[in-house]
Amino acid sequence: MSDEYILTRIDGRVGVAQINRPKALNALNVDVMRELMSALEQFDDDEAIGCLVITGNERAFAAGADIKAMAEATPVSMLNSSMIDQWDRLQKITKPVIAAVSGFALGGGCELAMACDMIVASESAQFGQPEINLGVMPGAGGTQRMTRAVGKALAMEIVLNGRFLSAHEAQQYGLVNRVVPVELYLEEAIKLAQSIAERAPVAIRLAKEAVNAAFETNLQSGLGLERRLFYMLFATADQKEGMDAFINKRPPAWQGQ
Ligand code: DAK
Repeated sequence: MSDEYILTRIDGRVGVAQINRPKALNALNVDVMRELMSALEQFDDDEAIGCLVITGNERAFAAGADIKAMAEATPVSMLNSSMIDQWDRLQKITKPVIAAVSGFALGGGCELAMACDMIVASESAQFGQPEINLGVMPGAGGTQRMTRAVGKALAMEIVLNGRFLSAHEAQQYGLVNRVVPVELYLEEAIKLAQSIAERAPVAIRLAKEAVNAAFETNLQSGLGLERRLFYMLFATADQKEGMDAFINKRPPAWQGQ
């Protein structure tokens, strides 16, 4: 399942997709995004996989969308390009997706990381939305997800003034889950993914949906959705198994049913 720009591997119940365009600091062109999304969708369809990891390399997760490919674009060419469709595909992945970030996560690279469900960062990671230096602004969620994550004041500095966040700053402001030494970031992300992948799959899927809904809905609608999903889980074999295992003091054996 290895393509030109994306290397894939399966580690236990975790599917790992690595962006592999090192000479361009993993700049995201349409082909990179298309291959990445296809890899993620294949993992999502595979019952043996419970959690996904997207990573780059030590120097760059991704330094943004491909500036050279965008330089001559027009509004109509952007509208007609399939680039946007590729980004939309990520939102349809039902399993948890963890970004394992080292080095540059800039522009579209930062937006890609923020579109994942969690971020594990190496100490060398840098997050930023430097599009303003190119005479444009973020176009794949940077103004929205960054603002929700770090708040308006800091988001304004990042988006309007090209401020980068170090890994520790990103953690301090709630953008990333954990920061680890460079040599451990991928291992740590896979370990976290492995732990999630061992849990009841249907509950994981619905829980991800409910948390994400917190960013899309008002509180009452979110609470209503949460309750309906909670009730729905009582139709699963895994709910019976999980509660029986607790009562009988044994580990649960999930079926994903
Ligand atoms: N695009 C294309 N090539 C890139 C690139 C990028 N974003 N970033 C780096 N490269 C290339 C460089 O051109 C260079 O290639 P050669 O010259 O060797 O051929 C190579 O990677 C190494 O880069 P540098 O020589 O510049 O390395 P340095 O260590 O000196 O600097 C840097 C590293 C990350 C600070 C610097 O490369 C840099 O500033 N890169 C650009 C960062 C940036 O501005 N990113 C934002 C791009 S705009 C959308 C979806 C996505 C987007 C918008 C809309 N929709 C779905 C609507 C996203 C837009 C963006 O991301």
